[in-house]
Amino acid sequence: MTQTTHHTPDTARQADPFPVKGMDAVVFAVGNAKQAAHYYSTAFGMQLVAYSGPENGSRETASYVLENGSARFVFTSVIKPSSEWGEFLTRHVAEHGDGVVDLAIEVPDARAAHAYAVAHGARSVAEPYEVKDEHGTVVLAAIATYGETRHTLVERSGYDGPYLPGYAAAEPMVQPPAQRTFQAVDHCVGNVELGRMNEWVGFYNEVMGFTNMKEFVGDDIATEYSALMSKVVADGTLKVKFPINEPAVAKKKSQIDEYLEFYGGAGVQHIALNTNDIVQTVRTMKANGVQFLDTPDSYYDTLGEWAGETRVPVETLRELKILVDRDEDGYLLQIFTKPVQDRPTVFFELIERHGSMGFGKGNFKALFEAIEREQAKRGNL
Ligand code: TYF
Ligand code: FE
Repeated sequence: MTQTTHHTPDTARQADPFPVKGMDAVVFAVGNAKQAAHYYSTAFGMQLVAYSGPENGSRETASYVLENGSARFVFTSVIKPSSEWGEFLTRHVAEHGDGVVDLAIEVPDARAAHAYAVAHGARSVAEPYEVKDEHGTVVLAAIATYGETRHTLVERSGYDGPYLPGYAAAEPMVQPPAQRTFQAVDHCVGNVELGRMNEWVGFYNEVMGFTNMKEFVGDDIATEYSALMSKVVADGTLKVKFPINEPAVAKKKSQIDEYLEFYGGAGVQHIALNTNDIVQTVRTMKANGVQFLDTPDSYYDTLGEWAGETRVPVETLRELKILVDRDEDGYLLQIFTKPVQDRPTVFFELIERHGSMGFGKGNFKALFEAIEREQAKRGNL
């Protein structure tokens, strides 16, 4: 295989240089993992499935593993730092607030994935190593990405424990909702510094052989209203999709600049979650106290003209402020939460796809205006 052809689609079909199975976990470093686990159980409807802490031999950190379908979030906080990892997590929370430290990717061969990534320019943050218990063996390795974020490469090869060796199975913290709120991670978005989007897109092209999806926000949209530029990279099977945003110079302070200022650099901006019933999920999460971005009524007055028929009546979309986008492949319904911590940093998206593999380009104007209204409330004018 030659370096110059590894990311062309034809070659990718013949032999994927960096095969992935999907997202393994989104790992958050937080100040209080016990309470975060409770919030994602009660407000988001996730289920605690595994735990690691002082009770089962982890004296330095407490970690709660929550699942909803194939979506897996891990919340870690430091009890008492006693190693480089504990010091790193402590500093991460101090500098960035609650945030994502790791977008872990499941791969069939972690050693091969790590070797390929490093050979193509990635910085290794963990050489491949094995962890085992009575459930089997897992191979782990990690590389650095934007900011202080990393990608752990996870090879599970038949491991049948609740998460990883060192974790004990746990029961849900509260009664799970009657209907599942979401079932998978659709995409994970990174915010990077001004002028560095293309560099990070190139990183995923080279290091993981990911290719660019057609959806992007260029100069034209950026200067008119969005104040950001965005491109999307994905693996050949579209199971792992990473949009990358950078701020654009506009009339007001870009929402991406606001993130970079309050996060203290580049990092994960939002995680999108696939739902089969966005209406029920938004109703449930709103009843549980999750706050979503507002959309003006004028959006719904003209919606039928361009969005056409969807599964959900316009009046219900209007009531819940759900957005619609349509392209040649189909349509999608989406909605965004407000930031889920005091810093205006990480937020979530719910997305119900009906054919469309886009990201809601038709909604960028309405969405970015809604974000700007929230920025104005915070004094960013
Ligand atoms: O992931 C996406 O591209 C969409 C749109 O600050 C988007 O969800 C892009 C940037 C942003 C919020 C949403
Ligand atoms: Fe998104």
